[in-house]
Amino acid sequence: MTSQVEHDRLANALRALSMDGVEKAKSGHPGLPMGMADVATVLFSRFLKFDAADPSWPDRDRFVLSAGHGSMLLYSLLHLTGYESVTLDEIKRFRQLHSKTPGHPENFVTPGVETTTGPLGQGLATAVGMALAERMLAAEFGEDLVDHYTYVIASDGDLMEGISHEAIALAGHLKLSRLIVLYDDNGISIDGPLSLADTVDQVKRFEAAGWLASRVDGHDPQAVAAAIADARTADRPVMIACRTTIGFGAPKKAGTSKAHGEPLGAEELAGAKAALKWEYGPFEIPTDIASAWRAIGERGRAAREEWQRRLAAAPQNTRDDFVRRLVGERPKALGPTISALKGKLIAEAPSIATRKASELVLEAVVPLLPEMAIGSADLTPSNNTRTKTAKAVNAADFSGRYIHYGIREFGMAAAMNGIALHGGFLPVGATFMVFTDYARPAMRLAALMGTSVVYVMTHDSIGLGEDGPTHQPVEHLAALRAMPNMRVFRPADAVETAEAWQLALTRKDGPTVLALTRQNLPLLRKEPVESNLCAMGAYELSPAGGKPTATLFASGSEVEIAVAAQAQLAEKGIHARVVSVPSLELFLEQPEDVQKAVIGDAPIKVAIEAAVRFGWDAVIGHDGIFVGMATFGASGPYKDLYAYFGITAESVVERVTARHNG
Ligand SMILES: Cc1ncc(C[n+]2csc(CCOP(=O)(O)OP(=O)(O)O)c2C)c(N)n1
Repeated sequence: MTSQVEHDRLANALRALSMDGVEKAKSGHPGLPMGMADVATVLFSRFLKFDAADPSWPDRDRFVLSAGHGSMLLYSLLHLTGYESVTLDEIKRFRQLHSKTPGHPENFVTPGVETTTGPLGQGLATAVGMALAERMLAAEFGEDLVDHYTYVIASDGDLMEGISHEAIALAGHLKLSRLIVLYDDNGISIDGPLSLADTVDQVKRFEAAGWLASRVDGHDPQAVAAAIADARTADRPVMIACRTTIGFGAPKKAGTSKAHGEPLGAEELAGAKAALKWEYGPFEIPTDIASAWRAIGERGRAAREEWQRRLAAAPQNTRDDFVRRLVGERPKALGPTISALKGKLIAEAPSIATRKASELVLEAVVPLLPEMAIGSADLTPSNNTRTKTAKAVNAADFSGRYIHYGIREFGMAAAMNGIALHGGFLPVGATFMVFTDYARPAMRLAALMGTSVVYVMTHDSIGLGEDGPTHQPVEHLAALRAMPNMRVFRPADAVETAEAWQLALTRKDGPTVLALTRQNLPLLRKEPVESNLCAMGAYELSPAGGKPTATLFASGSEVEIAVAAQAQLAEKGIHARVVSVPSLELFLEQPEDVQKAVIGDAPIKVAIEAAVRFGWDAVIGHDGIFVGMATFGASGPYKDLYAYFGITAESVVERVTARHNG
């Protein structure tokens, strides 16, 4: 056990580096690192199971700094404990371009950072996914291989954000006993004291959600240690409200919002160092403290080596499967399974909704992929995500693979990120397409981090019918396509659905949205093709009968309309080709010659999609004809809606003919 003197010096090293880093960068947030330095020192020196030499050791405890603005605390910890990624030079390059120490922690930049944080509340919600993944993987592989905690530092801002409600409710319901939240209860945010805007009793709130919660003095290392030790034996998640002083040590700014988000300034910084009895220059760490921190970073080595021995001693099958799961490889049988399903679909030619086709795909692939952790935000019967034999996860049994997320779209999407980052699972989450709005901030982080997750978003247009404009997405496809690294597929039939799923399941560098219909669609892909035609984002589905006058581009349910329009145009002697565009943005990423070949040079270009035009001009040009939506939808039977909004083969024919004759 560390003495009080040693504890203070360890914690002050974190404070000093954080102050110096922010000062040199001329921007950043010193207040949280200075306030939480004691709590972080206790956690890292006494409890956290980690080995700085191996940041990705699978059975390490996870540490999430949900309040990402306090990033200097994390960088100081990583540096002092000896992570290779965060050298002293990197600490000095805090917030500079291409440094390992960006403004907010980015897991894809800095080994040792578990998840990207900064948008308040999401770190906590992501950690819930990590803690859930830990329990699920432990239920499958045993605690010899999977036995770790997830610790979170969360701030007032994290707990004020609505997402925290979804996250703590889910964690409490599932009794995620390995989840421990250290709440930086400093009573200060940017505008000033918390009392300006918040009077929630957080302890009571967490208790109401099924957690254990208590208060401690965050500057009393023994009290913090005792609380964490207790938390580790709890049968449910635990929140420890650590009463701290923001900017602890700063003579004038401590305890005020002035310490939150700007450099202390030379005078205040010197005053803080004096008050903390820290006699060293900028970025200077005395050797005894440096080696004490190094020793903390090496403390977990033996545990890691023992774990490696246990893995090596596990039966070959278990080991292979465990490793495969963690690296995110898919079984070789996946390709042939999808091909066989495509063959069967072509033979049977079912007229089914793509959400139903998606269910058929799941029935075929889930038995092969025990890593699929599928769930829905309380729309299971509409999303068709639960396969016949799927068992639900619950607090008493984590061996299931189906997650009832409750009506918590944002919480679901954030937890999915945590599940994916934890490793061992491919999370699939479902709701209505229109509610991507509710999940969007976590989908954005998924795209930024490049997590492999799949969103099954059904009811993808006015084609959902009677539920009306509140439920009918019109701008969502465009909005999701605009998000870098987000892949959106809107398959036109059951075969395209199988292909889109195949691409989603094998994607390793980011998230995929499957936009699926409620209404039935005919099978349009009649010819067996071994290759995945959706892989380029677009392809010619139906050639013109002669030199084409028009090309009809469409996605999803509107490809059927394009094919019908093609036939009607042919009767009028106008040759048209149909290009199916299951993924517009994937198509626009293809080399120019590939795009040109698919777009072709027919003089009239038409796009048909029951959504807004935004984005289609890249294919059809400013002068292209767009048949789609320009307003919100309406409530009514879907066929009436298509007729009312003019998204019909007749309308396509009329406009192409007018252009042709004009
Ligand atoms: C979703 C979101 N909204 C707003 C912000 C901007 N922001 C950063 S920190 C902060 C609040 C700071 O208060 P607190 O969480 O108590 O942190 P402390 O002042 O204790 O460091 C805000 C509003 C953000 N990062 N994320």
